[in-house]
Amino acid sequence: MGNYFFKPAPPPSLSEPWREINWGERQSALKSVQDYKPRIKGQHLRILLHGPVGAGKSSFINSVISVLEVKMRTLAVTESTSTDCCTKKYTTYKIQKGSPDAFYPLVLNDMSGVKNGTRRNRKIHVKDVTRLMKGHVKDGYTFNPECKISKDDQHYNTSPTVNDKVHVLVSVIDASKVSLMSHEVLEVMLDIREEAKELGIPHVAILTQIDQACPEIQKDIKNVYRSIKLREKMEQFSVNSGIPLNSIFPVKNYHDEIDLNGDVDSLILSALRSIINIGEDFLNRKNT
Ligand SMILES: Nc1nc2c(ncn2[C@@H]2O[C@H](COP(=O)(O)OP(=O)(O)OP(=O)(O)O)[C@@H](O)[C@H]2O)c(=O)[nH]1
Ligand SMILES: [Mg+2]
Repeated sequence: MGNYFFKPAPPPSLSEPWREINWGERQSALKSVQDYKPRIKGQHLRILLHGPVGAGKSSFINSVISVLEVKMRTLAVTESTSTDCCTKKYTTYKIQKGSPDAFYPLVLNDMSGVKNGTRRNRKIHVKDVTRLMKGHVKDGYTFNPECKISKDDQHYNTSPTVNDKVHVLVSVIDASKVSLMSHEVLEVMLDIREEAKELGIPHVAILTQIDQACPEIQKDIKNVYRSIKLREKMEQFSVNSGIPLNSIFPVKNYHDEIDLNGDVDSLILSALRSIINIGEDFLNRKNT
């Protein structure tokens, strides 16, 4: 009698994508972001990225800046090893629009990542994010895992304006690590979600590194919404985090490329447009 070892077949891809992306229409997608203007004059949309160490927060910022400035940009320093936390400072990134003194009316904020750490470190992280969301932290603040920003710190903003406050909170998660996320890190993410809810700030998620997580996406990024494996990861993250599936957006960041690619751009623009719409709704609700 022979041994019958069957290698399970990889799950099939869907014949029809479950979300539509206009792959050939990068220019019109870019134009719609270029045309974005907040209803209130002088207002900008502040987008805060947070999430586990090494998830791809800084890479997402570089990717968005590259797509909108139409050249590869690496302003936010990214991690080259998976062992050390790379971003330590709270940094605001503006995005140039045409000339050196013209900017898009949106800013992206980068911060240090969530680590397992001690219970105390994790609580401090949640408190820091809450203060960031309320606009109490100035650009350039260096995070200290041992204590939250003090009211006496030179980077503490005692009277934040609406432009200093965060208008959309974006959790950045590595798609290939959704099922490996520790209980501790997940707890921090849930606490931050609760704080955002208290403040009425909308919360969405970006699932990065989808090329690493799914071979069919690595082969062709246009398979993103045909991949059953990715859909399962998105559903799992939605259940774990409480973020609805329609507020979770997969992206592949630019990380080792030297040239932009139309399909990579299209997916980033699709996520960014959704983030802008959600943030703009929040701003309009606040100001009515
Ligand atoms: N293949 C692939 N690699 C990526 C992607 N996004 C990020 N990376 C890589 O993942 C690593 C971590 O990315 P970072 O952007 O530094 O992550 P981070 O969330 O800013 O990390 P911290 O600042 O340490 O919290 C880097 O080596 C990136 O090149 C992606 O979409 N695909
Ligand atoms: Mg970083």
